[in-house]
Amino acid sequence: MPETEISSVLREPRFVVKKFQAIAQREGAGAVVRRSIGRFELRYFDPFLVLDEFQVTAPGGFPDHPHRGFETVTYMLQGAVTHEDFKGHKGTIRAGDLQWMTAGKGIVHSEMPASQGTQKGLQLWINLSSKHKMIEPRYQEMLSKDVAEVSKDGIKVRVIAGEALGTKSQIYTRTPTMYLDFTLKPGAHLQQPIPFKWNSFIYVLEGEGVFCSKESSPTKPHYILLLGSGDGVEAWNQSSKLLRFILVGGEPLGEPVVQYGPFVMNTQEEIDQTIDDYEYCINGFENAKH
Ligand code: FJE
Ligand code: FE
Repeated sequence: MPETEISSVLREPRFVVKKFQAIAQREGAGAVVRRSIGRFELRYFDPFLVLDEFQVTAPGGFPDHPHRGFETVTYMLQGAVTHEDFKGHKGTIRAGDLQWMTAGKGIVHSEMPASQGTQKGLQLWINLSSKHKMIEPRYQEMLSKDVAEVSKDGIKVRVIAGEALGTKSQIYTRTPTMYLDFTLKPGAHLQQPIPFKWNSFIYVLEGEGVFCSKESSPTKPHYILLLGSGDGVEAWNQSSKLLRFILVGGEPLGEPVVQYGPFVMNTQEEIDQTIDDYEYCINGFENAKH
């Protein structure tokens, strides 16, 4: 009997179509980001605009800046970041905590280190469809202890968004998205379904992983793998150390994208309007006066 067929839950596993390393660059005020999606090699991976693995150390950070037309997902890996917006919404995101911010028609906020030492995290920008770009801003915040976590067969997964190993996240994704934080023990093998039409990628955080083909060369931290079409992905930890990576997928919007820094709309006219709205503090930027 062909044992490989019997144990497989995937009919059409995805392959890697692109792989590159995220190089560190300066952003904000003295912050450092390893940007994978959103850099010149990859301007946009529908619906994902940016993936930054960031590092901030006081007095650096991301002082007051606006957003419109998309969502930011901040997931802390080490230390803590304090955010404060123009309506007085404020909080601290600590290691393992999650902030899912729907900027919609407008948010102005700062994101600054909350303690001494180096704060590390991931920030993902997810585009919103034209009919959702101007919705009221919304926050979904989750403490580390409330993030759904399951372990099975040497695999641990923290379900930020979507579903894995039979466990669902409570996060509502306006643009349908999955976001999974996997840790595989040495020898573990993962088969994770992904909706067929979705774009998806893997970003390695720790250790070395073998992805999509058992014979492929191992992938190290700070590398992103863009996956081709298929019904899911396979991963192996063939090393002697823990392997940690995120798997993110999303339904492509298939709409034109015009980006001007932190404003992401469908047309140049909408960007011009947004620049005016921000300058005159109107249409969602009312509270930016102060
Ligand atoms: C931004 C430059 C920036 N990646 N990762 C330009 F740095 C930012 C920005 C961030 C950011 C913030 C955190 Cl906490 C983590 C980040 C970029 O704030 F929005 C623009 N437009
Ligand atoms: Fe921001």
